[in-house]
Amino acid sequence: MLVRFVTGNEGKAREAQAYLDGITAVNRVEYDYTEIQSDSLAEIATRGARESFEELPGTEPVLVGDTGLFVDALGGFPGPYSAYVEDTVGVERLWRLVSEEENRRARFRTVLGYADGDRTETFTGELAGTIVSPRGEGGFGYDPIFEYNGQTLAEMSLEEKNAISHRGRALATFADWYADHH
Ligand code: ITT
Repeated sequence: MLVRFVTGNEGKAREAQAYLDGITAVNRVEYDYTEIQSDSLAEIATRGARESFEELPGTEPVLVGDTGLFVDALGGFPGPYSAYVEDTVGVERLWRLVSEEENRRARFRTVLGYADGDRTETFTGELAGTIVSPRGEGGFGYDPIFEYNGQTLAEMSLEEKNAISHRGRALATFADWYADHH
């Protein structure tokens, strides 16, 4: 059994392999699928998985992941545009924007899109927390400004983060489903 994880990030493929250990092997493949402009991570992931399966040579199922940070007081911004906002505005300036708000609650959401020859499925994982002034050296992306249970994700070890993370939860849900269906 083999699932192809479409990502530019080696760490994400390794994390997927850890969750799917004993269920299926995971190969990382690079493919620049079209990221449609949509407010829905599920729609982006569904289209990405279907396009990757159809365009890549091979018959093994594919998985793609799409993640966003949704800030309550900003109407869910940056949401599906999180990568763009990280590259343009940056994490520090997003913190400054949120610091003006009384309500600093936010959530990470990851949607995994799965496609094989028969079907397309999505699996979601969320992590709720609070936006804070940057702390910590670990992790990546928005981790230094996202606090969960008194620690930012950048202050946690990789194991601590994976045990509670949005991506981990989505992968665990996918692993259960895949084990039942194969
Ligand atoms: P892929 O190659 O896997 O698509 P990506 O970085 O383009 O990688 P993602 O959908 O995973 O796409 O991430 C969207 C944005 O959210 C991007 O700015 C990331 O840095 C950020 N992000 C994703 N997961 C995160 C996490 O666990 N902690 C902090 N920031 C995260």
